[in-house]
Amino acid sequence: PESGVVPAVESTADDITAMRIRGAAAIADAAATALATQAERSTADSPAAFEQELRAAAATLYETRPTAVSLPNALRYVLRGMDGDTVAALRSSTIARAERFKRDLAQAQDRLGEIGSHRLQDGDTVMTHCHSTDALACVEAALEAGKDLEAIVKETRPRKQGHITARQLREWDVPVTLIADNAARRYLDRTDHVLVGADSIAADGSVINKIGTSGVAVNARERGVPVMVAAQTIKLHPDTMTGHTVEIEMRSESELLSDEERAAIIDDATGEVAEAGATEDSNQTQVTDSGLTVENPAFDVTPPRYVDAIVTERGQFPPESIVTLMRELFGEPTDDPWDG
Ligand code: RUB
Repeated sequence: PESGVVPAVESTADDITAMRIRGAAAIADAAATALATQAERSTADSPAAFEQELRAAAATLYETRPTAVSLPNALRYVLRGMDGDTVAALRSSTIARAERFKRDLAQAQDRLGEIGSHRLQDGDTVMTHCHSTDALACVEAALEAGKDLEAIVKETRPRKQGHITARQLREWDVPVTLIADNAARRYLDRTDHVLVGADSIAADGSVINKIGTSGVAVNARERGVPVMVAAQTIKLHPDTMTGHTVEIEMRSESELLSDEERAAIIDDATGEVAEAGATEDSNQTQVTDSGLTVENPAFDVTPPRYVDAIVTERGQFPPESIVTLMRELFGEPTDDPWDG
């Protein structure tokens, strides 16, 4: 294509959109890899053309999913490391920066896991929601420290990422009880910690994570069960310092309802179903004259008062004081380098 974006970047973007690559940390890692690949394979013949290509690649990756801030944070970090007067220098500085990003990301997760593991006592039961590698890092470090843990794993509709969590925990030999999301409040009686990850953390300490997180957090507060959020600083959302809100991704209604199921709900389904399915942008809520609307938000916002601790690689914070860490890390807000 004219933009010079290499096919590997397009295919990473497709994988993120289709959730073959998912979870905020994995998305950030894949985005950095894709920018390094762009740098490596670029055929740009001038420094300006090279920089333009890298910005176009970043824009392609940025457009995939809106909620996990680790994605723009990763892109920004790599592009800011692009440095040099020749294509060769730009190429090598960009690749080195991407590699450093990936190394730091893995290290931060290990460090966060160690810190988070201190909250977990021998014999504790954790309740999980969705699949978070940051949250699992806390479990892994606790296991490595010789603690025995059990897990109650919420299935996490509609895409059942709880199954990924269950598989990982069973690999580590942790006894797992898999439950429907609806059963969570009942099982809080047997839970010592609700342990979740985050896609974004806002400046006021709100936690944006997989839809259903806020419900379990509110119920946990009512039952006196502490809620622990495991989130590397890459999950901190700089724009929220200046009053921006975090966009919540709306996903396709097909994740909730098949065509047959839709037909079973709507008596007079003939014709209308086909039309509804043919809507151009499948990520938009579809209102048909059937009167049936399906909405499928992928994330929700848990207010800070329902969160006991945000565990980062820089230590654990009460949600209300996360903004001090954000100021330290991000300083003054600036424009995104791919905005031209
Ligand atoms: C994943 C999700 C995870 C966070 C944190 O949502 O909500 O809890 O991304 O994950 P989806 P990690 O499946 O829609 O991407 O700790 O691995 O970054």
